[in-house]
Amino acid sequence: MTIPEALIFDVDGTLAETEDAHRLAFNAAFDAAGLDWEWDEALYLKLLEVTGGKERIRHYTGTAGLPSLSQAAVAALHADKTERYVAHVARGRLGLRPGIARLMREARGAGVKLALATTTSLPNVESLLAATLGREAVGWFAAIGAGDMVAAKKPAPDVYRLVLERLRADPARCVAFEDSENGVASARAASLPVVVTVSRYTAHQRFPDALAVLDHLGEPDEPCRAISGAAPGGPAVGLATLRDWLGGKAA
Ligand code: XBP
Ligand code: MG
Repeated sequence: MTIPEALIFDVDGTLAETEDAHRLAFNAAFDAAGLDWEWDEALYLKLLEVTGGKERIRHYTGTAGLPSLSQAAVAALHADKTERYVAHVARGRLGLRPGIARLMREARGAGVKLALATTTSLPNVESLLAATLGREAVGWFAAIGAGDMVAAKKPAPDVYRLVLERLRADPARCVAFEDSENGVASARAASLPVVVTVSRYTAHQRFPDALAVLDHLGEPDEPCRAISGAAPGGPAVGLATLRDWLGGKAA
């Protein structure tokens, strides 16, 4: 097996620990709309089982016994939340997780395509890339699947299938990077091998279908730790690690 053809990254929890920024942006939007709702960390952990912000709001009103909002009201609330999140990220408050920028640079240098497959909205993705990797970084990605570009969000495979179609890539020769059970289910249903880096809100989840489960991708001076599955055999995951893992256990 040669090195992978493409690396496809999830965004929230995988590129950066973004979920608390999402949570606080939701709360600020609720407050601005005069809604007496507050999503604390314990509640948000449960709400994250529903992917997509608009879907999460609808699920919340449905399960908390609140009057349901019209589709237009949910859309307006979510648009305000997105604006607040984008502004927060643009202020440079979030950094990429260990190993992300390093692996992306290695891939670019080796001609391996990069892509993103996320349920979050496109402006959130663009602002995170610009704030962490620079304005030009959005152009590094041969395909970006985000938000409402597909009808069914993760755990459905639609967003990964869309990205694979745009890449014209064979899933068995790509690697997806995820942090959540919903994300792994989505990638696996699109026949992709998956490497998991657990995140703050997903450390309790289990990933029997992943090639490897790690605390993060590692840096030479900040070694990663294997939690289950294949071990990196060094401090950090690089293209050679991925080649070895694909060779041993392709999807
Ligand atoms: C994360 C999500 C997103 C964000 C909020 O998914 O579920 O819904 O929490 O984003 P992923 P929006 O890890 O696949 O990116 O409010 O823009 O939907
Ligand atoms: Mg995620």
